[in-house]
Amino acid sequence: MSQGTTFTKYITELGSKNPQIPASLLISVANACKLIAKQVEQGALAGIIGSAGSGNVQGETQQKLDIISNDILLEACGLDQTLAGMASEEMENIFPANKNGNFLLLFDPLDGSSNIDVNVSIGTIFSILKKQSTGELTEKDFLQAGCDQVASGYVVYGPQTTLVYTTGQGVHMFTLDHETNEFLLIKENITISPDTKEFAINMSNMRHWDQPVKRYVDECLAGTEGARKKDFNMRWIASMVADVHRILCRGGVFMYPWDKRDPSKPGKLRLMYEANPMSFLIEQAGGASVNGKDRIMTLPAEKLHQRVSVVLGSKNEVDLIQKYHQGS
Ligand code: AHM
Ligand code: MG
Repeated sequence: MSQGTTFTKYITELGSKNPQIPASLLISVANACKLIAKQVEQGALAGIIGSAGSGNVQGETQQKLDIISNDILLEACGLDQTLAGMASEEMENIFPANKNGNFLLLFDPLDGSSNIDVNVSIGTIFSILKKQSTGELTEKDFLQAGCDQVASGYVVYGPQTTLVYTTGQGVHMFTLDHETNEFLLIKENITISPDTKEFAINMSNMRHWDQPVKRYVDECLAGTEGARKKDFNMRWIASMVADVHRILCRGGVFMYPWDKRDPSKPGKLRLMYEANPMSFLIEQAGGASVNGKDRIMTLPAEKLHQRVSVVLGSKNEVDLIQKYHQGS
């Protein structure tokens, strides 16, 4: 479709050709994110900066904007008749929507919470599943592997507000036009170059890393004198949305691996709200996404707030890191 087509038109046309696509729900998510973008832009002027003084189910301090964004998504998407229920990083329990709905929406309403107060890019990540059972909605309905997603995406609130989504037919990008308050198509069928010279990891955790991750990063740091024979650059925004967005735009590899700080924890990032939706996008753009050894999209979902180790991005780099984890 031509550049500048609105997201609503784009998705409506797609939905009319393929009724399996959660068209109205995708439009509802986009509309909710427009409202979140308005709040983000206002920041301190709207009195929404700072801690809410509460904690979420994972024991993390909630920011005011975490809660506001969560409420906006619940309210805006809850009206969608195709939606059966929602689950959020910020809520302990699932949130039923419509009895006759057949889709499930999962989200991290405001990713990169530590960046809210300092005016650095943050985002909303979402994943859509089909409700497989016909009975009353339970948590079990949400426990599906990443490859069962029917759509996923994110909205990054940065210098521009940009929506990126996939329904398994490529990855497409739309930027919010403030004049018309519409997301307009800027790029279709995004592909990630298989090679890169850029990696993203929180280096302050180096002493806790497992050997394969240490080996990979040491080789990047050795530059032209090391095994890789090339110089690498490092970027770490501390908002997964913004790091993944950069990778979709110009390649790279992102890692938030399991580390020895708390060996019982399988990783920091959440499988259902962060890793699965991002993995779907990355794979659709020709990249790869693993937890170290295995493809993230095939991992069984055991609980709603499950955590996972994440390595994703340019295919050849991810394959190399996976090889190191497999002991070769
Ligand atoms: P959040 O969902 O509470 O914002 O946490 C997830 C974020 C990711 O966006 C980011 O990649 C990572 O946590 C940053 O972690 P760190 O603070 O170790 O840099
Ligand atoms: Mg997050």
